[in-house]
Amino acid sequence: MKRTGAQVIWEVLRGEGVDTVFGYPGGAILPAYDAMLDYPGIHHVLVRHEQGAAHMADGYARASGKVGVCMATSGPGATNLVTGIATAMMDSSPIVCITGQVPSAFIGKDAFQETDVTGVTQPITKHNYLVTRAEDIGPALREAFYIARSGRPGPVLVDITKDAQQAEVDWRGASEPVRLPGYRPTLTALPEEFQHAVELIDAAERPVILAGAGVIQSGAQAELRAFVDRSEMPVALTLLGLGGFPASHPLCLGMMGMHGEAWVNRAIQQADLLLAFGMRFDDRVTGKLETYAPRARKIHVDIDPAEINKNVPVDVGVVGDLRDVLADLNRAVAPRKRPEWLAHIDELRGDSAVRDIQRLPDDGHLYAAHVIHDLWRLTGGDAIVVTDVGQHQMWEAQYFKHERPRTLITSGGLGTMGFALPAAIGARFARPDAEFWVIAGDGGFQMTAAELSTCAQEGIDLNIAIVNNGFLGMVRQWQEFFYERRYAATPIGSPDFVKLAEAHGLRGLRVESRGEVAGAVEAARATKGTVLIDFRVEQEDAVYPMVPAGADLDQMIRRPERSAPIYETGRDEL
Ligand SMILES: Cc1ncc(C[n+]2csc(CCOP(=O)(O)OP(=O)(O)O)c2C)c(N)n1
Repeated sequence: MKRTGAQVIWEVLRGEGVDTVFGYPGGAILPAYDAMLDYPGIHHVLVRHEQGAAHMADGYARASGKVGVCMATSGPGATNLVTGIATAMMDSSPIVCITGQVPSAFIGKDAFQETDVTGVTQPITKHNYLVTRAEDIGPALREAFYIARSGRPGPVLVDITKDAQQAEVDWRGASEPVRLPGYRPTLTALPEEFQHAVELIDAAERPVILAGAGVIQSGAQAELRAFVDRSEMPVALTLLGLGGFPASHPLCLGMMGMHGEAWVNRAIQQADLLLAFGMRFDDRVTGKLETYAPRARKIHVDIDPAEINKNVPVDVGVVGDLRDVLADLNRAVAPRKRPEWLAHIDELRGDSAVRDIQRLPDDGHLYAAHVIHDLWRLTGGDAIVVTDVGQHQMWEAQYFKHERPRTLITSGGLGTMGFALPAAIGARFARPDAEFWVIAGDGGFQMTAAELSTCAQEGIDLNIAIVNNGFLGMVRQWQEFFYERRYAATPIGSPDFVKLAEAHGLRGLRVESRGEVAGAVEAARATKGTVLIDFRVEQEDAVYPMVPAGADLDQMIRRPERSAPIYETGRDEL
């Protein structure tokens, strides 16, 4: 059957089960937009900036585990996607980006709105394509979906010239399976690697599991729980791993690394075995590499062979799908009890529970941690939280206890300010059933605040908490600790966020004391549509503990004693 290249794009999207596309039109992608009207089964969300489209596709992917799709025109449209693509790449999020390109005869001529976008995105995509012929559109797009979702997920960009979109092609549908002989993700571990890992596990006395985003992406939560119950190993989580193991599990230590709690980092430094599951030894996690976990043998399980020995040399690298590897380990490792090691960790925990995680006074001030703690309590922890980047992001990780996977969506690897609002919009389309909270700083929120207009146009139900401290807080904290409080370029003014919401036809609320938090949160929850709450919090508050960049993991800046006391309750009531 004859189809235009533009129609083939939508045929493939429909065949891949795509229900939502986030994008922005322009000349070079106009044929695709024109054809879109004949495919009403796919909902198109008009963003306000293409960066938002990439973050929305990313948020959709993280919330659902499915591939997110965004679309943009050539030149500035395509380059505006770049930050979103890099964000998805760093966090292994599967998205397909479709960009229009100038007609093939114009390529290389500096034509109007021409950019070599495959060149630009080459280092930040898992793979990309420049398609100049209509007959190549279908195969390239189908491969793009296959590559994005298989193995270690990631972004794939397909750049399609305008003439290829306009030309006609004989479209026979997508009956053939995708065949890519040069691309074969390793899913099953080699027997010798596996056996070696089992031996080290059985011999360990003081092991710690380091669980990352790979647990969530491979859907290995149940296998991880079974493994932990069998081996009695405590679990430390990366920021992106939060939710992969229930925070309430007695063997859950919590987050490790730069703003992880002190006992977690100490346990890692004292361990005799580290079992790294689907994590990549990011520098925010390891601190100084030379002194990282010096007593520990190390096993690294990851689907991407390039991760093994990349940052931390390991004793055994097991390449494979984590879920399958864990299922096999559950059959192979001996059951164990570890009363001494766990008792020791509890001692470490006792010390840091009264120091680092703020036990905030009810002194009339509103602390960011209050806001997040109260949000956690009022939602029963049963919400999907999408954060931006900064102090609030770390407080969220510390105070909001995640029990289930895909309930925290955050930019971990690239640390992209402006991520939260658009990612939440995208995620909302993937999970229309869930309660959503955006938690953003006053700085980051302003980077993509234009997407409030998208919220209004789409009529979506979103709760937004702006943790407004009048500063680029996390940078101010670094200046406070390491630059003698010289606050260069970190005080930041903001529009009246309540009026900003109202200007978009949305509801805005302001909270200035702790007593008002619950009422505002409940009002937002009871309101359909997008509600923004401007929380005016303490301006000069810091996230503790903190491992300074490049320092030993156990050399943490702890909360000064004078601000520690606060109220004494059990940790669970924090
Ligand atoms: C796009 C981008 N630019 C700059 C930074 C560097 N940066 C990291 S955190 C931060 C401050 C964030 O301030 P705010 O959004 O107000 O959140 P807070 O830390 O106060 O919670 C900055 C500027 C970044 N991560 N991303």
